[in-house]
Amino acid sequence: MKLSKKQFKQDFEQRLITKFATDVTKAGPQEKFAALASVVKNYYSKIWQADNEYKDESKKKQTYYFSIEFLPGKMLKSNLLNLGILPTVREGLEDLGVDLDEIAIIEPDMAIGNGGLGRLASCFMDSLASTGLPANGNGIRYRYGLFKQKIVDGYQVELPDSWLDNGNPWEVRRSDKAIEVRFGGEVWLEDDGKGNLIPQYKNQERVLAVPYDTPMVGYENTTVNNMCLWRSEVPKDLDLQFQNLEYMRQTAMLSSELYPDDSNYDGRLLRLKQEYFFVSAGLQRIMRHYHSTIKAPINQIAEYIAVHINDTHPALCVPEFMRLLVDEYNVPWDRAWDLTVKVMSYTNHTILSEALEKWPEDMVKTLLPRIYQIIVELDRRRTAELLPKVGATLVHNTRIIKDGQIHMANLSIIGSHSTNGVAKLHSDLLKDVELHDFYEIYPERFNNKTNGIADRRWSQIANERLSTVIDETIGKTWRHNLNDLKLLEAYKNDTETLERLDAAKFDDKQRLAELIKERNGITVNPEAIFDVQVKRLHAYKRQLLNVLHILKLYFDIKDNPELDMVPRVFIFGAKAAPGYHYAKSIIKAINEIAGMINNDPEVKDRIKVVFMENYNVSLAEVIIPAANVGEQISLASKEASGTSNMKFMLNGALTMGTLDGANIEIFDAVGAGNYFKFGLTKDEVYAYYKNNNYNARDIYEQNPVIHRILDAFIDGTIPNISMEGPEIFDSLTTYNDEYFVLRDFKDYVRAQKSLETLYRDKTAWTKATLMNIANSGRFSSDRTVREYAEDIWYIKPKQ
Ligand code: 26V
Repeated sequence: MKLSKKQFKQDFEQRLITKFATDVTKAGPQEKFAALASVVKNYYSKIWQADNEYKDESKKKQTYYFSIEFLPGKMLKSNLLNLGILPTVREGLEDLGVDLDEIAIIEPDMAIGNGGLGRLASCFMDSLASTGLPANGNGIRYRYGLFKQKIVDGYQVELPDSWLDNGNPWEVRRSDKAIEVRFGGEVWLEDDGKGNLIPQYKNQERVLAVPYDTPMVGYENTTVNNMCLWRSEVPKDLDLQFQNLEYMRQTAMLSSELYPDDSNYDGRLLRLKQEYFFVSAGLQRIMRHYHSTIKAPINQIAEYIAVHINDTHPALCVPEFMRLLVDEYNVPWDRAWDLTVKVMSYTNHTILSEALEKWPEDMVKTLLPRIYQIIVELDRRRTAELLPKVGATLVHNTRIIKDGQIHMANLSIIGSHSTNGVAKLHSDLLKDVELHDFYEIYPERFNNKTNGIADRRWSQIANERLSTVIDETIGKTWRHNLNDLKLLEAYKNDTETLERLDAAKFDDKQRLAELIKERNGITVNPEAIFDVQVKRLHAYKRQLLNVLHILKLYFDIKDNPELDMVPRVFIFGAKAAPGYHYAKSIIKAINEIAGMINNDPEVKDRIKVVFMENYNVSLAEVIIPAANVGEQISLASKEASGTSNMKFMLNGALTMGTLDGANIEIFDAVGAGNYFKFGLTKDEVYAYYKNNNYNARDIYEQNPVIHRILDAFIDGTIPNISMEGPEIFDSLTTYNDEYFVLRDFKDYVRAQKSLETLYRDKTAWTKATLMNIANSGRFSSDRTVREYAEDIWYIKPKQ
C-alpha cells in the first residue's frame, strides 16, 4: 500500500488520542503498541474486505488448513513488512522519538503451538497469502499458549502463558457466526417413511463455538486470507439439565489450554473433545458459507473447497464431513464418500510410533456416538469391498478400527486422496516401510512435499543487516522470489562481498552476545564460533550427542591446558514436555555442565555453554541470525524434515548434520564443502533394527574417551546431578542407547574437527556461508505451498 510518512505520523498521533487520550510524549509502551496495531489494522481492513468480496464473487476454490496448532509469534512487523510500509513506519516513529523495536517487543508471542508442526502451519499461512492463494486456517484459540519456561537451579519450571491479558489487536470476534458443537448423549436412526434413516438425538451436551478471525496479510499484494480460531462458550439458552458449574467449567476448558506435548500420544478425553470441537465448528462454517455464498449444488462441493488434515489431530474431519453430507444434506452414502475423499488431504509429520494417535473405541462411542457409527460403517464397507481385491492381510493391517482402537492415521489416509510426507527421505520411508501396506493399496495417493519456511520473517524481519548486504550486492528481487538469491553465487570470490557478509554476521553475533549477557549473565566472545542447537528437547534429536562433544573438548583442555582451539560458544534453547522426565534431566545436565565449564578458569573462555530459557519464535529471530553453525543431529530417519535447518541456512550458518529429514536436500543444494555431514544412514539404522545387533555397552567399555565422558555423569565430575546423571548414564549403557548416540559419537567428533579447520580459514568459511544463503531459495514455503496448491488442493493464485 501507499503511505507517506506524514500521513502515518498523523494517523498514529491521532490514534493515541482517540484510544488513550494521550500523546506520544506521555504514552506508555503498551499504549504505543496498541495504537500502532490499531493503525495497522485500519490500513489492511479495506484490503481484507475487498479480498473477501473478490473471493465470494469469483467463487474460486479455497483451501481450509485444519491444524490443532499454529505458532505465528509476533505479528506487528510481519504485517508492516507485508503491507510494504515497514521503513515508512520505522522512520515516522523515529521522527516522533519512538523506536519501533521497543514497541514491537511489547507484543506477546502468539504461541498456540508446540514446535515444528505449528510453526510450519504459520509459515504456510504467510506463504499462502503472499503467493495469492485463497486459503484459510482453522484451529483453536487457546486461552493459554505453550508454557513459559523458567530455569531454576538448572531445572525447567513451567509457568502459564497468559497471552491475552492485554487483548489481541489482530483478532476479530464474530459472534454472529457462532456455531453449535454437540457431544455425548444418545443417537438412534429412524425411518422417515421415505426409506431414509434419520438420526435422532437425546441428552446431547451443547457447546457454542465462537470464531475469532485473524487476517493473514499477503506480501505486497492484495490478498488477505483468514485464520479462524475457535473459542468454546456456554450457549446462551443452555438446557436446564446442563446448568451446573461443572459443565460450565468443562466447556471453558475446551479452548483453555494447548497440550504441551508433541511427542507422546496420551488418550485423554479433553484432547479428543478439542479435536472434534474445532473440526466440527470449522466444517460447519464451511458448509454455511457454501450455502449462503457459493450456492452450488452440494454434490459439486469438491470443486469449491479443499480441506487439509495437518497431522492426525483433525482426522475427525473425515467422519464429520460424512455426517454433514449424509445427515444434514441428504447426500447418499457412496456419493458422500466420493466427495469426502476428493475434498480431504493429509500430511504426516512423524514416524515416531509413540506419537501416533489411536483412540479407544469406547471413548469415541461415548463422546461422539454418531461419529462412531459412521466410522464403524466406513470400516465395514471398506473391508467388504477390499477383501476380494487385496486379500485379508492387507485389509487387516490397514483397518481403521483394530484391537478396540481407532487409528487416526489410517482414518486420514483412507478418507483422503493424498498423503504426503514432509521431506524426500521421510516420504520414502512412509511408502517403503511405515505405511507400506497403504502404499500397496493406494499408490497414487502418496507424495512428497518438502517443507519450507516463510523466508520474509526469517531474513527480512529477523536479519535486516544481512538483507541490506544482499540488496546492495544483487538488488532486491530476492525479496519477492527467494530463488534469486542464487545471483549471490557470482560473488563467491569477491572479497568485498565476503567481508560485508562477515561484518553483518559479526553485528548479529554482538546483538546476541548482549542478550546473553543480559539474560544469562554470561560474557561471550563474538569472535568465537557460535554453535547453536535450538528445538524441542527430545531424545531422538540428540541434544545429548552435542553435550558429549562439549565434554570431550572440555577434557581435552583439562588434559592439555595450552590446547590451541578456536573458541566456541555452544548455545541451546529447548523446552521439554512437562511430563517428559528424561528430557528434563537433559536440561538439568546441560545447565550444570554450563556452570562447571563457564566457571573453570583453566578453560580460559575457549568454551562457553549457554542455555537460553524460554525458546520461542521471537528468541529464534535473534539467535538464528547470529549462528555460525546449526546443529541438526537427529538419528537418521527420526526427524521427518526439520525446518530450523532451513532458517540457519538462509542466515548463512553452516549445517552440522546427519543424513536425516531435509538435511539431505540441504546438503544437495549447497554442494560439497559447504556443510558437515556425519553419522549412520537410515539404512544402517534399519539394519541395526533388523539384526538387533547394536551393543552400546561395548562401545562404552572399549572407547576410553567415551568411557571417561560417561563416567563424568556418575562420579561427581558434573555437579548436582545425582539423580539425573545416573538416569542419563543408564539410558546410554543399561538401556542400550535407543538413539545410537554412542555409535555416532566418533564420526561427530571428526566432523566437528573439520568444522574447526574450516573456520580457521575465514575466507573459505565465509564463502561456504555465501553458498548456503545463495542456495536456500528452494526452502521458501512459497515453493512448498505452490506445490500443495498444484498437486493436492487444485487451487489457483489470484490474477
Ligand atoms: C504430536 C502429538 C502427539 C500426541 C500428543 C500431542 C501431539 C502434538 C503434536 C504432535 C505433532 C508432532 C509432530 C511434529 O511436530 N512433527 C514435526 O513436524 C515438522 C513440520 O513438518 C517437521 O519439520 C519435524 O521434523 C517434525 O518432527
